[in-house]
Amino acid sequence: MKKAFITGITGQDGSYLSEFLLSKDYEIHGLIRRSSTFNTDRIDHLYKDAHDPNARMFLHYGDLSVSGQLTDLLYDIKPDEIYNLGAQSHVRVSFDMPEYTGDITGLGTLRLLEAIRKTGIKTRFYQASSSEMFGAAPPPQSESTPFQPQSPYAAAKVYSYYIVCNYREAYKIFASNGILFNHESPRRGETFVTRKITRAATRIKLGLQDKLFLGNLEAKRDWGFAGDYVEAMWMMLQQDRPDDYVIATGETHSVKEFVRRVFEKLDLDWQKYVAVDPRYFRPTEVDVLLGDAGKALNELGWKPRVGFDELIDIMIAADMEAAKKEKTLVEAGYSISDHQSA
Ligand code: NAP
Ligand code: F7E
Repeated sequence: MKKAFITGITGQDGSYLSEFLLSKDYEIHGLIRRSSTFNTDRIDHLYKDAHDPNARMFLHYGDLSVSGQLTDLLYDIKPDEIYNLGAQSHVRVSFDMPEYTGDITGLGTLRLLEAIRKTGIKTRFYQASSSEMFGAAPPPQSESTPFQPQSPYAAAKVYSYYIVCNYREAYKIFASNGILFNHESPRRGETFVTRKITRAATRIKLGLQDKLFLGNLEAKRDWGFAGDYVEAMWMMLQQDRPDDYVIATGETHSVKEFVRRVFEKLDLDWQKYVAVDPRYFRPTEVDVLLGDAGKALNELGWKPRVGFDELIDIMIAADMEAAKKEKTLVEAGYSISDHQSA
């Protein structure tokens, strides 16, 4: 049985990757942060108590800011594969917390690579690199496009990308960068734009919310489905040699188009409900992302299965269910929070 160690296991991608690896009979070890509120919602359905003989997922408290503990964990677990998905992953928030973002999203990667080097364990390392690294570079973006990062988040990811390349060359560690373009799902954090839109539109449809405040509607993104993208991560670590790959759909759409399509599918006129609030603008924006994933198709045999329209349908269906449950609670006299941020 192969063992995988996953940082960021409680996040969107961590949950889909865990499902995928469990289906491939892996034993999974995940790093989780201590929190005063529950932060394991996305993986609760996969978890079995450690006393259960069938338990194959084990969670370890820790943080990407603490190197000694990461080293101890890797030494004890000796995973065959490591997936570094943990990060302060919100671009807008990285302007508010640049130092913390650099520490976790940038130096966190170095801490893991140093833990591999120091323990001498034989393992394969996946780094969650990002299309944000391309920043202002004109589309389409591929593995050969020079990076022009436009945020503290993107700059931290560029640092991680290059330190992965350096440790691969210097210490012959099997380490690969997956340069993933935006990928979404019903498990996407609610302050990322797609989920913010599907959550709000379904709540508006049921009379639970009046308005949706957004930032830059003109930005364009190459949006895919997270479930498809985690398979590409695994494929990268099954190759004969480590390398870097762009993962994308090859289609781009504006935020405005995403909003319009979601509201249309719910028979709502988006212009009646959506307002622009400059608080959601970023000091520097990434205008257009459009990935060329030709190398991943040729070398990994990877291509996306879920298209733009189907992705929207999946997200609306899940958020409509959530909104219906909220409505039941409201009708029973419970109060629910309605905070829109980032
Ligand atoms: P996400 O939902 O925001 O999850 C981030 C994960 O990192 C969470 O499990 C979070 O834990 C954990 N984390 C945050 N700070 C940490 C710390 N100090 N120590 C340990 N863990 C920490 O992100 P995602 O969408 O799944 O993305 C996964 C990775 O891919 C991230 O590195 C992201 O930057 C990168 N990426 C994402 C996309 C995308 O479109 N989704 C595209 C390219 C690259 P809590 O649950 O406790 O907060
Ligand atoms: O913004 C615009 C915003 O926050 C997308 C992360 O997973 O993908 C993600 O980063 C676009 C931007 O994602 C709002 O200005 C308009 O142009 O959903 P987002 P992101 O910044 O592209 C990359 C690949 C990652 O690596 C990151 O970890 O939408 N936008 N109005 C808004 N964005 C937000 N969040 N909220 C708004 O109200």
